Amino acid sequence: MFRLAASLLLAGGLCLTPIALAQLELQAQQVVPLVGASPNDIAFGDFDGDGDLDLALVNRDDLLANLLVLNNNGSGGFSRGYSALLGTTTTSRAFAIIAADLNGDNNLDLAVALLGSDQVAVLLGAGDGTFGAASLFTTGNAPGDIATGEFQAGNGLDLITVDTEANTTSVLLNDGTGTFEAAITNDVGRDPSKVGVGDFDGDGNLDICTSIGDEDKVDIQLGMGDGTFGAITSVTVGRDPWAVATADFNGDGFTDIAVTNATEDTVSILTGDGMGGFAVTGTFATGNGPKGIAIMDMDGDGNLDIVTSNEESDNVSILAGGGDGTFGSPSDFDTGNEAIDLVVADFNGDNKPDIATVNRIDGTVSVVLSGAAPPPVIPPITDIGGICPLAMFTMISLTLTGLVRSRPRRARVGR
Ligand SMILES: [Ca+2]
Ligand SMILES: [Ca+2]
Ligand SMILES: [Ca+2]
Ligand SMILES: [Ca+2]
Repeated sequence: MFRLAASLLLAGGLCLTPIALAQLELQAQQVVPLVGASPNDIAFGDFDGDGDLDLALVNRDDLLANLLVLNNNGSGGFSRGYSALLGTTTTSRAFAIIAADLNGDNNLDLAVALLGSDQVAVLLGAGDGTFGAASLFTTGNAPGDIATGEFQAGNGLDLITVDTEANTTSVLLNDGTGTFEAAITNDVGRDPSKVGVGDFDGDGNLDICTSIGDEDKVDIQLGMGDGTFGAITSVTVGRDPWAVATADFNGDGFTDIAVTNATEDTVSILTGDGMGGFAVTGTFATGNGPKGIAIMDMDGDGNLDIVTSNEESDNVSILAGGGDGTFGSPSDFDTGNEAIDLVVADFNGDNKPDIATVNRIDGTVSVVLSGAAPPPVIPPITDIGGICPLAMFTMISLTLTGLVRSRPRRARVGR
């Protein structure tokens, strides 16, 4: 209660709560080189059924392979797997991807939002790391994000896109076979970016929150259970809201929302009242240009933490959750150039979460694995002359980049 009150007093400014990550060790990033031109979104799942989590990403400017799967070797090392060129034109521009079982055969499938051709491409997985030919379904103008959930009960997971030029969302209802009905269009605010899904009022129908970049707000709509939504309730957040995520951050059983404010370098927490109402109860600093968000207990203390990928500072930020809706100052770990989106999952099989980002400018994936970094290998000195010692020091300092800063944990107050 004490810290929530403090957050409310500081709402609109930055909350500087001294929450530290309890137990977290991450290694310096590993880089998967040249996955394509402008990788923009990333998903994960065990696509080849060998028990480890693989990656699937979309390249928004790549005309050869705008969908690429990276197969995990079981230790968090990735190599190129299945790839495809989606869409009917060379300007289909794959912007967003989700992985889910869309036809109920227990194999993961992929759905990709094609911003340039106003379509969703659905590829049904064979379970062995390969996928069938893409089926295309029409959305509103310029779908820039995609999410999944059962917006109408029965028939499996449905899809929703954010139509960035039409200022709408489109729900595509599943017929149960991974084939989707005509889009149900829903108006939202001007220049929508991303959509989050959750049951905000506990009635069993999925609800949505949409970040509205031009209007610095999040639009919240309650689902009717048939693919349509009720009236918009808007909550003002920071500047240029972008990525959204839903989870219960304060442990009261009601779903809350986190949204990154891309030009303000913060994340706003919208606390839910369990009846569909939300209020901003805290704003917390991230790295520069947060464009991706993931929710996970990174340090194993039982409190959900926030991870953002930061497009301008080329890193990820981990904000330790206090379990009461407050978050600590960011701990940052280096990535490639313009880390625009991320996923968090256990890629190296040690039951601790790892991070993978897509880096838009250099066309790479960064993988930040759990566990202590291996000690730097110091090569034997065979040539004492020249600049050899300086070169050695340079290499060692690079190896240590991204090691966790361990700080004592603050005593808990009031709970
Ligand atoms: Ca796998
Ligand atoms: Ca609901
Ligand atoms: Ca809550
Ligand atoms: Ca935690």
